[in-house]
Formats: sequence, C-alpha cells, structure tokens
Amino acid sequence: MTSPITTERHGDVLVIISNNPPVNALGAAVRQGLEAGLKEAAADEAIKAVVIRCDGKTFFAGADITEFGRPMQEPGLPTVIDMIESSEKPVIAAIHGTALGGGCEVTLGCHYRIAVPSAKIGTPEVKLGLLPGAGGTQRIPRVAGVALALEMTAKGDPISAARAMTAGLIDRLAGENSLAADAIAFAREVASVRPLPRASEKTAEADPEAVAAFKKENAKRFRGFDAPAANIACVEKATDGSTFAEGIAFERQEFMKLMMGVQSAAQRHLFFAERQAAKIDGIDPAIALRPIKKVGVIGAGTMGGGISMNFLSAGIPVTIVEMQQEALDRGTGVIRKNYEASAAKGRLKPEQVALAMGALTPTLNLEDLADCDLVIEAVYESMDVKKELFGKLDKIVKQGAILASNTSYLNIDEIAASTSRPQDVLGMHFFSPANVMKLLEVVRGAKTADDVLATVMALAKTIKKVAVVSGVCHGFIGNRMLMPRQVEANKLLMEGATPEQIDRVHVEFGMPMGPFQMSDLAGVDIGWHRDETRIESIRDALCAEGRWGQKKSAGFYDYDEKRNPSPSPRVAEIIEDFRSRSNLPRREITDEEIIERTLYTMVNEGALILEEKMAQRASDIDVVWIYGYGWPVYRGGPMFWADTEGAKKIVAGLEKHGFKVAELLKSNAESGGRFK
Ligand code: T1G
Repeated sequence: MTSPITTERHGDVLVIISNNPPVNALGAAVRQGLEAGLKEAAADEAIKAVVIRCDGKTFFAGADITEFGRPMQEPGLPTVIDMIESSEKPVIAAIHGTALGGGCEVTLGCHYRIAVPSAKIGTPEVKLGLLPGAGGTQRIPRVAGVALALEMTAKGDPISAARAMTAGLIDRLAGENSLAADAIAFAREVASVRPLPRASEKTAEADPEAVAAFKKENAKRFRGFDAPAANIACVEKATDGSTFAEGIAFERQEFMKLMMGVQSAAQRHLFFAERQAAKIDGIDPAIALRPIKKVGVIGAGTMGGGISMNFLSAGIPVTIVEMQQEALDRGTGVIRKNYEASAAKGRLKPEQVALAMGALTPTLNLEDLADCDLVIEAVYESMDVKKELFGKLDKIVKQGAILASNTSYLNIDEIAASTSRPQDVLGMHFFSPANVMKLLEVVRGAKTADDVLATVMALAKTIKKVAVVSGVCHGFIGNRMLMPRQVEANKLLMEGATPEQIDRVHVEFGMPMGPFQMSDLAGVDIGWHRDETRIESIRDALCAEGRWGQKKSAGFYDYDEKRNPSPSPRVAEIIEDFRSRSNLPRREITDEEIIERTLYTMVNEGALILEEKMAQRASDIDVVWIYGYGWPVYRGGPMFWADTEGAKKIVAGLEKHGFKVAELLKSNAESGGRFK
C-alpha cells in the first residue's frame, strides 16, 4: 500500500505532504510517513528547513478515531510530535481547513506555524469525552496562556486563524491560495534563526482567577461530564511548576482514564452515529438528487415560521402561505423578530437579516406554490385537514416537486394516498422550535421514491439539521418512545410518586428536564380535548383549572414571574384526589423503579422499532434522542446506554413490573448481544 505521505525538495526545504482523505486523520500510516520524512530531512545536509502540509480539504483533523480501542501501532502521535520539536532544523506547519485535535498538536510541536486566513485550529477532544493526549494541554497554555487553553481544551470549539495569530498559536498568515509557496518562503526566512522556538521550553503562567471564573461560568454546561474537569486539571498542571515531562505524564494518565471510560465510548459512538444516520441503506449514495431551488411552507404558526427560517438562513427562498392575512402578518412578524433578536446578539449581520427576509414571500394563495420544488405543510394536526390539503397540492404544484408533511405522528402513507403522486410524498418532522432544534425525522412512506428520500436527507445537511430516516408508525421514532415514558410517569403519580421526584430522577440521570417539566414547557394542554367537564386524568384536571403550563404560570408546577418552578400544593391535592378515587394504594416509589418504568420502557420501545424496521439502526435511535430531546451525550443515547446497562438487567427490570419484553431485547439478554 502506498504511503499517504510523500516528500518534495524545494531547494534547501523539504516539504512533507500528507494525502489521507477525507480529513488527513493521523492514522498509523501517516505517523509512519511523517517519521520517515523527518528522518530524511535530518539525514540530508542540504536540507535547512522542513514544511509539513496536507493535500485535500484540511490539515490533519486529528488522530484517527477509528483506531481508538485497538492496539496502537508505532510510532504514537506524541513520539512523532517530539521528533518534530526536537529536530535541529526548523519545522513549519502549513495550515488550511481545520487543524483539530492531534492536528493542532502537530502544529504546536512545530517551531513555526503559517496558516491561510480561513483556517481554524482547535482541540475538540472534549467533545469525544477526551482531552488532547499528545501534548496539547501542556503546549497550548505555554504558547497562548491559561484562559485560551481552557476555552480550547475544555469547551472544544475551534478558533479562527486571526484569533490564533493574536494568541501566538500561528506566526504568519499565508495567501488564501498560496499556502504551499508561502510556507516554503517562510521556511527559508527562518531556516537559520536560532534558538529554535519550542513550545515545551516556554513557561505557562498560573492564572487561578481565570480557572475559577471559567469553572463557574461553565458549571451548568459541564454538569455530568468527566472530560472537561480533566482538561482543566491538565491545563493547571502546566502552570503549577511541574516540568514539561511531568505535565505530559499527567496528561497521559488523565487521557487514558477518559479513554477507558464509558463517557468517551458514548461520545465517540455518537460522533460516528450522527454521520451514519445520514446514510440510507440500500440506496446508491451517488443517486441523482432533485434540485431544491424554491420551498413552499403552508402555515405561518410557530412550526411553519421556524421551518421557513431554516431555508431562508440557508439562502433558499420560501413562499409561506396562510389562510388569513392577520395570521400571515403575525407569522412573518415573528420570523423577522427572531432574526432581529439574533442580530441584536451579534449572531447575524443586519444585511443577513435583510437577505433572509427578502427571500420570504408571504401569500394567501395556495396557487403561489405551483413552481416550488418542495412544499412542507405545517397545518393543524388533523388527518382530514392534511388529506384535503394534499389533494389540493396535488392539483396545484408542478410535477416532480416533493410534498412533505411536518406531522409529528400521523400516517404518511394515508396522507400520500390523497395524491396521485405518493412517490413524491414523505414526512419532514421538525422539532420545536424548528429553527433551533437540530433533529429532523424524515419519514419514508411505503411509496416514497429513493431519490425523494435522498434529496431530503441531503437537504437536511444544507439547512444544518441532523436527519434520521423513520418508517411510518405512530410517533415515528422519538415520540413513539416518549409515549411509554409519559404513560408510566403519570401512572407513578397515581401510585405515590410526585412530579418533583420523577423529574429529579431524570435530571440527575442527565436529561435537561423531566417529563413534567417538559410538559409544562411544551404546554399541558397539547392534545387536550378542551372539554372542562370531561375529567378523566390528572392532565384533564389540570387543564380544566387552566393549569396549562409555564405559559399560564401554572401546570404541574407553580411558576413565579421569572418562570421559576415550585411544587404546587394544588397539584398535590389533585393527584391525591385522583389516587384516592382510584383506590390505588399509596406507596413509597424508589428512584430505581422510576428509571425502570420510564427509561427501560423507552429502550423496550426502541427494540420494537428496530424489530419493525422503523429505524435503520440502533444508533439512529440514539441520534434522535440526543438531538431531539437532550439525552445526555455522555450516555450515548438510549440504545447505547442499554448496552452499557446490560440487556439482562433491563429485561429483569421490565419483567419485575410486568411489561412485555421485546424479542430483540430478550435475545440480547440471552446471548449477551448488544444493540450497537
Ligand atoms: N478520525 C477518523 N475519521 C474521521 C475523523 C477522525 N478524526 N474526522 C472525520 N472523520 C470521518 C468521518 O467519520 C466521515 O466519515 C468523514 O471523515 C468526513 O467527516 C491524540 C485523541 C474535520 C470538521 O474530533 O470534526 O486527535 O462518514 O462528515 O463535515 O489528542 O470531521 O465519510 O465514512 O465530519 O467536512 C480529534 C473530528 C480526534 C475532529 C470535517 N479530532 N472531525 O467535517 O466531514 S481525537 C476531531 C470533525 C485526537 C489527540 C486526540 C469533522 C471535520 P464517513 P465529516 P465534515
């Protein structure tokens, strides 16, 4: 196999080039090639300086994550970086694209760094539940100081070349299209400069105030995660007077602890799961897609407005339709307000707001959708309403257009049957707020054409959504699994648990909020029959008293003017009244029972979803719950978590409460198999 690394001589400069698509990951062959190139430079008297650069779209984007968990082939990345730094001849990193993780660490081992203005550098290992394990936590503070080192390592967001330049992480900016030549010229310029600047020989000043402020500012964001604290500890180690070697040893120790932990396995699982979700089994990835130049959205309510913003922000014109002028004006007004709020926060420039709003065409006429390439309806959640609407669209919209429903659980096949073109119909289930939530469930009808599905999955990337293919079943993937959780949560109230206890268990598990907090946020009255005299559940009783949730300052909780929740004595009375009338004995409910009845039942539903092929793969279900409901990333999603809990334990927990266990879950328990 040819090496991904080649070398070129340019006079007295040796250029070491990596060509390891798609992201020049620093796999074994790359590391071996770098080692050989460095040896070649050291052995040749005529060579006075070395440039390391990459072909393709980016400089090294990190260690090869697929190698983790397997025996590491020599030389390890730290060894290669030490070879670079200890070189007697200057080594220059020529950076473009995203120099991330180990890639950033390679640049820090170099003596000089030159980058194109569009380059970004960063150490996102914390997003994989890790830390920069090749000297990054020790070199960044020495070059750029503690505050930036904390930001880069413990939060993991990349920084621009300009910011890196200011911080000293980059020495020179190249022309956007002349990096190779500029890097060689820079190498010649510094070829005889001594002493060679070595990051490991610099001293990092301690900055306890910065550390304390950073920890305080990010406490909520880091809740439940192991890696951020480890990154912070390593950065502090670089400033406590330890030698560089002691710091490296500490970094290695902390890195291995994280690497062996469940959290990193979970976060690495999700890294690949998210990318895998974009792939449709059985469809050629090279299938021709339908061009989507103009989108129609029907309904200018919360969902329709949010959906429209996704396309407007991606530069795709939208025609938005409402029945009444007042509703149309309100809807477009909300869109404008949302954009202006983003601009006020500096997230958008005013001209971007103008551009987005200029691409929005409000209308009361369905006929104005005739030339749209994709039409998405976000109207009232009624099958009759949707079937009638699709029948009209079938007559109005040009042939070849894709007709999508934003329904959150209705049968797409039934909707498609109300048109003469079921092959062009599918579901696009956005999550509210649609312009914020990243998850998009793409519901594949029985007759949905392959190119229609592939077009929408590709379009999801364009509008920065994480899309997952779902089959046609009630609630698709996410909401279908939400149902057993909500049913059991309400039953537990009748048996003695409180909303606070159930929510606490879920928040301690790592969810952003529990079932009742979520109900209050979304609206207790969603799906309520609106008949105040018909009180058949605790929810009915709350709604009948106007306790519709946060929007009414009262739901399962009472809310003050800042929407801070507090347990409601009135709700406790309502629950006690219902419970006593149902003659259910009140008993102590353990936290463990809450987990078994609300989370194990979700896993059971996920297993049924897989058995029925309503999801392509278990990791897709994980992606749905991470991006649609805030499942803690350090637990990898419901199905990954089930594997870490162990199917045996889950089956036992379900059987203890009399649930019918899915066959797939049972067979995993018997065989020791895993969903993943
Ligand atoms: N290793 C292996 N494969 C990788 C990879 C990596 N580091 N990064 C991306 N891929 C694959 C990805 O799975 C996909 O594969 C394809 O490349 C395109 O990726 C020792 C321990 C660079 C910003 O965390 O952030 O260094 O699906 O779809 O949208 O301290 O990839 O095509 O088969 O994401 O253009 C640290 C991870 C590693 C960066 C490009 N580095 N990558 O985004 O393409 S740990 C990272 C990214 C480390 C050291 C530590 C993004 C990208 P497939 P893509 P993209």
